[in-house]
Amino acid sequence: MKITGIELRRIAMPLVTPFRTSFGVETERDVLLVRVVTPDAEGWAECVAMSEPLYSPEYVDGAADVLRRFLIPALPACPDVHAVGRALRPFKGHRMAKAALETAVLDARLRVAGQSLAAFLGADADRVPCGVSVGIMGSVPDLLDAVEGYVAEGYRRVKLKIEPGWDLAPVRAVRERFGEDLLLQVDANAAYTLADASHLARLDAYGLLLIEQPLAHDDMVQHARLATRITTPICLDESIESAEHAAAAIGLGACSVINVKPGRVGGYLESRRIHDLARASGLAVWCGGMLETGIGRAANLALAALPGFTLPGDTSGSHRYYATDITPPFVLQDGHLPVPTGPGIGVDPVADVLDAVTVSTEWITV
Ligand code: OSB
Ligand code: MG
Repeated sequence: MKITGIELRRIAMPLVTPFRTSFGVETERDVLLVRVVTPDAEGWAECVAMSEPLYSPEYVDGAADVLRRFLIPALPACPDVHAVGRALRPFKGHRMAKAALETAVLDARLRVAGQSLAAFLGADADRVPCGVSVGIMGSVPDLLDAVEGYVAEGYRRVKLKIEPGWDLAPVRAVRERFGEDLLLQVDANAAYTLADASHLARLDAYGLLLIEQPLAHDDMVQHARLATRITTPICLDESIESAEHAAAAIGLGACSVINVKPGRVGGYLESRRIHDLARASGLAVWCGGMLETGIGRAANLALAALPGFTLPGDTSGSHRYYATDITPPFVLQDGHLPVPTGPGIGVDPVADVLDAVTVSTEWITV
């Protein structure tokens, strides 16, 4: 499979409602798409880097830069799936950029082979239960209205974004309103320190599935200490950038659950390694999200269908974020989304929608 060239396409996707986390507010998703062109097929992938380096060190202009200057020029002319990772390994970090390039090549290859990403990864489920990530709101009544809407749509699990000053009260209110049976978890995006341990322990009363990334993105040791001081299971997101990090976190006792985001860890192959390791170690994993369009969402659904993904993921329906997606929308059915069955990621962009949201394109001959 000879690569002819690669297109980097920037699109601007307005969000249906602002999404606020402890690190910032998003009103529009600035997305970089990677399209790998070969004589036999095209492969698509979405780079999940955000506009600013607030969730992680990566940001979308940086991802485009490292792709055009270093990663794309390092690709072998006819890469097999594992050759992409090998060729990119000398470049440190930039996992979201690497993930996008590897996934686009993988998509092209699977389309030629006629195999779905889910089948390639070894997934067996044909649909996955879905959770929803609910941003920080201006008031508790606004939050209850938002959660009520998502529960009515059928979401199987609710995740509340928290930060100091927006934690106990919203969690208590949601618990009281929706009862003990609602699967509920929280995500702090690194907004606390170990000095907050006794405050965070007050969340233990609310029967949460887990607390995601309470402490700094680069501090597993403190998470291990926190784990001895609260009973709510700790889930790591930002801290896990590779299977090696996952092994370290498990060894340290820094977490008992892992949020696997393919972009954050450098791709779907690395995601599967983390899945395998966690499964062998008895840890639950679930598939996180980065406000993906249908391109990234389709691939995440394939991953979430692996057997170790035992908790509902942030694999929401397209309309959670976008009024008009660039692919046919993923629509919740009975709280689940179908795992795409077509070759590769199993979806294609809708040309006129894609053109309407495109801000720039850049063609790189390989
Ligand atoms: O921490 O999981 C996170 C979105 C952007 C950056 C980080 C996170 C999130 C989400 C939303 O929580 C997940 C989604 O629904 O795509
Ligand atoms: Mg998170």
